[in-house]
Amino acid sequence: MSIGTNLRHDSALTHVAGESIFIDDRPEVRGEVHVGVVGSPIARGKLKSIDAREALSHPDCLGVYTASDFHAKRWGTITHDQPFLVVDEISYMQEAVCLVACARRDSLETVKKLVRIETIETEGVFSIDEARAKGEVLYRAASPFVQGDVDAVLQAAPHRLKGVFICGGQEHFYLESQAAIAYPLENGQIEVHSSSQHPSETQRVVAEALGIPFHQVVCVVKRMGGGFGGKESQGAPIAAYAALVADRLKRPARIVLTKDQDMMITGKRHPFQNEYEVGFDPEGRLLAVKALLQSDGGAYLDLSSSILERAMFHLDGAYFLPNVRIEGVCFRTHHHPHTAFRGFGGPQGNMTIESILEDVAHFLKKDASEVRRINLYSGNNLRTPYGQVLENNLLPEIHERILESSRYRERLQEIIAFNSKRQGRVRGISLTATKFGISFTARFLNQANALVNLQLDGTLQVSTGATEMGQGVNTKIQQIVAHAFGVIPDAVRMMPTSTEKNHNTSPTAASSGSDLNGAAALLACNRIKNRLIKLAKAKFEGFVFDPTTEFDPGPDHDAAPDASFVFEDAQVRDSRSGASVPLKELIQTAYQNRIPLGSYAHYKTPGLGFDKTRVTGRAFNYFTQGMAVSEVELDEYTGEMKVRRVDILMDLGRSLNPGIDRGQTTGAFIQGMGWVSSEHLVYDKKRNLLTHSPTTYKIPNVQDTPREFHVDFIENPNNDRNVHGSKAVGEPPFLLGTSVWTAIKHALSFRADGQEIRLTSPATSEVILMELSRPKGV
Ligand code: MTE
Ligand code: QUE
Ligand code: MOS
Repeated sequence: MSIGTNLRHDSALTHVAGESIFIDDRPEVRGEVHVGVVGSPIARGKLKSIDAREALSHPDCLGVYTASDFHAKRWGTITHDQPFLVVDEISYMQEAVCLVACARRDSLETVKKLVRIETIETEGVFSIDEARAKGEVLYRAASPFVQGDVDAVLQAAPHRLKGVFICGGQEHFYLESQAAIAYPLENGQIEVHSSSQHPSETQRVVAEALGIPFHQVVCVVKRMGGGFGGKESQGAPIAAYAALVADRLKRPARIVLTKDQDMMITGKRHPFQNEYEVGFDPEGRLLAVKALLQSDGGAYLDLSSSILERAMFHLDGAYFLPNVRIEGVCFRTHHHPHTAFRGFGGPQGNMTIESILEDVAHFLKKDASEVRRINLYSGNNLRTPYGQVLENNLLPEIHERILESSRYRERLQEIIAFNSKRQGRVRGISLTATKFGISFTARFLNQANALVNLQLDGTLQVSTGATEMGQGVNTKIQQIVAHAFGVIPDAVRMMPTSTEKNHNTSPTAASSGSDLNGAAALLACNRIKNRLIKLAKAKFEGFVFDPTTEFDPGPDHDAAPDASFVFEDAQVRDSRSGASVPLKELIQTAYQNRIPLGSYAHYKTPGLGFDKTRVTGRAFNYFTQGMAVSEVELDEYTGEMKVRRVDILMDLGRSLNPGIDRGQTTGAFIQGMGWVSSEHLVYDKKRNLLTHSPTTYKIPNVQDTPREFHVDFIENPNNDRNVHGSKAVGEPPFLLGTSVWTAIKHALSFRADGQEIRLTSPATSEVILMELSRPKGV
């Protein structure tokens, strides 16, 4: 019964009471030291020297550490190309050069300033165009995605458009900065508590940094104050900094970046610059699409290759492209290495096709939602550019339903009438879609393991590799386990994530945290249930449990438990005979008869296997789909934009927790809206980030949220590809935020006098005002 209910977030009460423990809430222990990072003052060049004498003479300074203190010099999730600390080559502004350790946190800033760093500056590469001209390629996609004959169809198409879609980066703006505390234990062991989405990676990176075996390191993650992808790879070196100091000084070491430092040092969402050419018919049906996706990867690879690929996988959006060629290349620049951020390249691909469709509609003077409708995946048009065929596709139905519920057609007429009055304000409305592929495209990551311990009082402790970052993964797993044993959710406690309980875990990412870890937890529950069912059967059949008999539960297996035994209301009932026993009593019998009450299970998503060189096989387990209709109003004198109303309709299968999923949907939408409308990263000539605090970097606040906001889920009981028929929700609705940007484009079309609309993302007030005031014919 707990499946599908709005069980509150397992941290809701402690969050509200301020009792939730984040890294920096851990009490300071005796001898603890504070670690600070000294960043490079130049974006590119050579490190000539580090003079730490003055710093070391400060009474609070306990040590200054450089690259030579690290056993492994480099780390990296996909390739080990990124220095822990600058060795000699400096590749981005504020790149970590050395660490200082202080007895008091208050002294960190003073001591950092006492370290003298000498550098030789050289010319850096800071744009995709420059990097391309210089051949600075970090990664090129193995093969293009090709269907049909693009060039021939483009040539023959009645209409063609060519252009470049440009979108900017995005700061993660998690509320808890990157942070870690490392505790040196006996025998050279290290226990590191980290704000990380990827504890297993953190464990490995710490071990490599120190040159010790993996078994010497345990990484614990209780929770994060937000991750959004920013703590998938980037948490690991931060933890290694703390661990190095802890190991050297044999004292606990804490590192907590300030907000400003965090924003300046860490990588962000990838800016993209996508070139395209499309051919279409007079109705607006896309006949051929050719696209070259180009990302700014920053100085090192990080996750850029997988992010570029996910962008390519989402270039189609929700639309069938009969003839298509998608290529991708990631360039090396002297920016902080760009990294995972909610959507993981998906938004940058998806928004390109949505922008194109808006332009096609503008060109043909047609309603853009109608142009989108005729291009949707539907009927026999279900083949993606990478060959996977959509199953259980609700896109046409979602489109029909949301036009109806949002009163799209009536409101479009109202907007046309409003705009014709020329009152210094202009409105626009736009519908966009999300069709997000669920699975890591690197197959080996689609696995999880779980440990479930049933206690003698009938309560449970559950450990998985999933990390809680606010998304509610703990609550969903709690519901799955409570449901499995027929106990109240309060009888299930989710334990802190730790690499000593769950090893070789994947990052909590790709929206698949609940899918993978929930499925693993369910398998572990089933193993215990299979034993208990055998025992209950014996009990009901009059088996005599006494000191002279031995009960054998048989070997463990992953088969689904016999459904005629019902676990409900803390009882186990044989639905055929009606016989029942309290769960607690059965547990006692099990314990007395030496039957294990804990289990460990491993899950892997079945049926996956995509070969990116040959572009064949199944890339995704399924797709999470949805649509949004957004209405905006622009002030023609100031460029100020207001979102008047948003309607969202998502297909989340059978939601495990509609309340949490609603929170994820609204939150992701608003974060996506911020990316395309107000979050503008500004660097000076030397590449200092100028927008390194909330005073200059504008994320949406409560007043920027839509005046009217409707979020709804479409019924879809037919998803049999995931645990309890649910669908992943974490990232997919992020892509819907782009409807605010296309709505801005729509609004601008009323003042374009038939000219093309040149809009880049983010469409800040300045950008909007420039476009509104661009003289005609320029
Ligand atoms: N929600 C909150 N509150 N905080 C976060 O950091 N991260 C998002 C999403 N929702 C995030 C969030 C990202 S980037 C991902 S991949 C998913 O949550 C990860 O969680 P899941 O796979 O368990 O859904
Ligand atoms: C989505 C993701 C990830 C991904 C692919 C996706 C992700 C991630 C990796 C990855 C790829 C190769 C590696 C590795 C990780 O791929 O988060 O360690 O060697 O980490 O489609 O979110
Ligand atoms: Mo989310 S970007 O996959 O951590």
